[in-house]
Amino acid sequence: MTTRKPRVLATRHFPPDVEARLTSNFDAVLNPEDRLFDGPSLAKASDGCDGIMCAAGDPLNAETIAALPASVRMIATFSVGYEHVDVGAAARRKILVSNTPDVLTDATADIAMLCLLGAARRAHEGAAMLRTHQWVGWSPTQLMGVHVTGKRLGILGMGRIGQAMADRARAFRMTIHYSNRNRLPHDLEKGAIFHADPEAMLPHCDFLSINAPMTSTTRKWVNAERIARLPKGAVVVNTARGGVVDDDALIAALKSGHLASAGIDVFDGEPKIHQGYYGLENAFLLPHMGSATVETRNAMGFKALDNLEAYLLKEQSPPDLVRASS
Ligand code: 8YV
Repeated sequence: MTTRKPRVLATRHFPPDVEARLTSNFDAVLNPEDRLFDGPSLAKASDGCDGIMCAAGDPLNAETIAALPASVRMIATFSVGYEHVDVGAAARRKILVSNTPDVLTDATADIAMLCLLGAARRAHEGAAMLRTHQWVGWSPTQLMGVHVTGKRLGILGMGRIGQAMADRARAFRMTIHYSNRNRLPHDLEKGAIFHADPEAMLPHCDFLSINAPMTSTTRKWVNAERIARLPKGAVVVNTARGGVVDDDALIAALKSGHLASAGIDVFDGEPKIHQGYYGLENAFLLPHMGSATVETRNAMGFKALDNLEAYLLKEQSPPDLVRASS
């Protein structure tokens, strides 16, 4: 007797090694053209599927989840962030949800440090000057930026990525301040200064790195009032989610000079980002590249597959099960 392989829809075109394993273990429905699904087309494409391997940006909101066929038992997102999946709506339909924690911690912290340094040291202005043949030679006042070594870094959200960012910043002899729902144990805190109230941390931040997930509490948390509490000349770094920042407020502070610069890898509504960013010289902008290394993207895909295989092939609980917050 031949048993049917569970059918899994890949909503995106994933790395080749990931798709090879997906195809070998499942009846895979691939998306080689990497076309973007809207809610109704995603629900339609899931017809007859047991699982969905999705990614950030896929609209797995309550409406889409309600429209999924009864066959769907699991959604595995190829991301650590899962704000694009309505976990509560999935739970009500007894659909399990998993994510990919840990494997992208280092790559994302590396990009956070790149954003911090790029913004502070005006890297893109220098690169553009050179590539557009505008560089007429070194001068004593050319492209002077913000000094990094020894400064104070405030980290909003001291989870895995926040802690990895702190480790990198310690190599630059930065003093680490952080705010998190819970204070870290002593061995993980490594001398960082805890602020139970994130607002109270802001005046201590020469640099502010946003490493908090996007939730109803963090939505537009970095607003005009809070930016005003940062010291003049501070640098803001965001590699978490664009929605944590009020774009109008950040752009205004970059224009007024209250903030020296910003290093940003994630945007509200990406890829349709706030038009105001395009003209800002003092913004070092990247197109959501935090986890974009071959090793990391493979590890993310394999983790998503570990979860799908556990549940759909072995009838075990997925190791990275995400639960609806109460
Ligand atoms: C991913 C991310 O590349 O994992 C996340 O939450 O933000 C990114 O690094 C992207 O979301 C892929 O789904």
